[in-house]
Amino acid sequence: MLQETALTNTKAENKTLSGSELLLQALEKEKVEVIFGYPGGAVLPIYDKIYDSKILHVLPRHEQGGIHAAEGYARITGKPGVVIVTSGPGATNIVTGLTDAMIDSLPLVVFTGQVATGVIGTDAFQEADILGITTPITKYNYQVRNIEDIPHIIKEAFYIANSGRPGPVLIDIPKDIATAMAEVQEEKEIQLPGYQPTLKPNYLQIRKLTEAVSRAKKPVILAGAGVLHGQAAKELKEYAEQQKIPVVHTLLGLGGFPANHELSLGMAGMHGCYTANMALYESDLLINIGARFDDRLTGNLNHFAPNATVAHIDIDPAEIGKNVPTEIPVVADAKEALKQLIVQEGKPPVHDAWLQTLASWKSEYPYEYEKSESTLKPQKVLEMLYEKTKGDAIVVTDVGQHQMWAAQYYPFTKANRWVTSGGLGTMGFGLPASIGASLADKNACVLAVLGDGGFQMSTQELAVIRELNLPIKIVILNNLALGMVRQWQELFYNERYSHSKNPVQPSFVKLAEAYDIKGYVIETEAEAEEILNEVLQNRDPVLLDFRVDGKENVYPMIAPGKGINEMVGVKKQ
Ligand SMILES: Cc1ncc(C[n+]2csc(CCOP(=O)(O)OP(=O)(O)O)c2C)c(N)n1
Ligand SMILES: [Mg+2]
Repeated sequence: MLQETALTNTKAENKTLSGSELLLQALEKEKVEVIFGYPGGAVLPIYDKIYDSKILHVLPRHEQGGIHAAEGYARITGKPGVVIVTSGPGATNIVTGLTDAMIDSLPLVVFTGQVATGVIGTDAFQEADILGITTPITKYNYQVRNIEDIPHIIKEAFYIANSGRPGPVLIDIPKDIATAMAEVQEEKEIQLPGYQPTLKPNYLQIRKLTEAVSRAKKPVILAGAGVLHGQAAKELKEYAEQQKIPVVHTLLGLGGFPANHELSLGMAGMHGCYTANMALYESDLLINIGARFDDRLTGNLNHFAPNATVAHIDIDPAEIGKNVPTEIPVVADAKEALKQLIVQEGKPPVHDAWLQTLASWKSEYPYEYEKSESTLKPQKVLEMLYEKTKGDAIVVTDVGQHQMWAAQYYPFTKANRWVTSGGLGTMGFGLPASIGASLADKNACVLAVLGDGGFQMSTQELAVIRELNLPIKIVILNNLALGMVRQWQELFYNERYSHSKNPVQPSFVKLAEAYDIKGYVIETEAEAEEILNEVLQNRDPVLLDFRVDGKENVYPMIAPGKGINEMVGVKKQ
């Protein structure tokens, strides 16, 4: 058995450890709380050491579930999620999760087993070229070739994953390296001359932006996920209040500014609200803080913010000017840049007329849906959940209509309560991500808002929820359809519902019961009222199969190719 002292010592003292022991020692040094992992041949030496480790190990029932759980954990804690999988199929099963984490800037440190160094390149059993496969979908990847490098590589990997623009880092460990023995070396400092993220903004650019704000008649801040990654919500609020600049959110940026604040305009984009989209369209100064100007946000670029001077604060210089020409680039950490802007202060703002216009749009064009006596509306379910959890739950979603309704009808007043797959739009993400989110904040009530389609892509993870007895309320907005696909076919493909409607479904309640989780079918508002009151009282996991109106569409909507000012369905007739 591994010696306790060997694991905790930082200095060498001539201890000899195996590669697997060095790995676990490094994870303990990084204060890793939880590993999401799945064993197999190439990682058996590592698993033999995990057997003795104090770090919690969670066994997902599919590696993809493991990496999405790690993403949920990273999103809530801001710390890297840790994943260990075996070589070959174990490694290829995490490719979607790596891509998802890469595009949504989530810090992960992922270990893959590999065949022994002597047989790499021979198509050995369970060999996959995971370095080649993951080069474009990781922030960085390594293959360990010398056992002595393990501690240093792991230290570097954690640093790279969670500095600058966060992202996934992969470490491939051949089996013979995991079993080889080496003397513990003195710890080395990280030296990465080619990787020096710029945190502090350029003073002249900050001055330029401050002057632009003083001149602006219609300024608006677009707050992206960078505000959350940079833990800059407090500074954003202070700056927005100081300069009276209204704030628009991206899908991933929700929670970065309190939704109930008078300067909050709501979410922009394809299914954003009228006020947020029109504020971007009409603005004369658009200050993007940590958003990618993603196409689902901008709509047709020719119609995007046509009158605005664009400023863009981003820690990743490659994002600035990528999609939208930018007059005032500021390469910096969001928190650092906002601090500098607050200090500058500038002339008192003179844009009251703009604020009045926005306030009148806000009251005239809220999100709307047709109320119904006879059917259960998905939007109503979310309104009830918001009310009954007092807006205090962690909300994790899958991808589709339900995701957009959750973004619209569950406003966040706090940061880091919202977990969704934005850039990649990964169905199957929600249920496992809710596991990671729940482990990240053990006291929180976690709502996993899923579609009937996406739920069926990861049902196996119910076993983990049961095993760990997590307080996750699984909310399935069951429209008996791949609803978002159905919506597009209705609107853009002449109602030709090719493979999107009424798929044969199992009983979700019986499925939950098979995992010893209680389940309910809910068909009316009255039932919803009663059952929600009951299940939100306790911390037991539960599955709620809400049979919602299958004809409902998500509105407003910017049709593909249309401009941000060309929303349809803003008002119900
Ligand atoms: C892995 C994956 N496959 C396909 C899609 C395309 N897609 C986006 S939304 C959607 C429908 C989702 O249906 P459901 O989970 O029932 O949610 P709903 O839209 O009905 O709320 C599909 C198929 C995707 N985003 N991800
Ligand atoms: Mg559905």
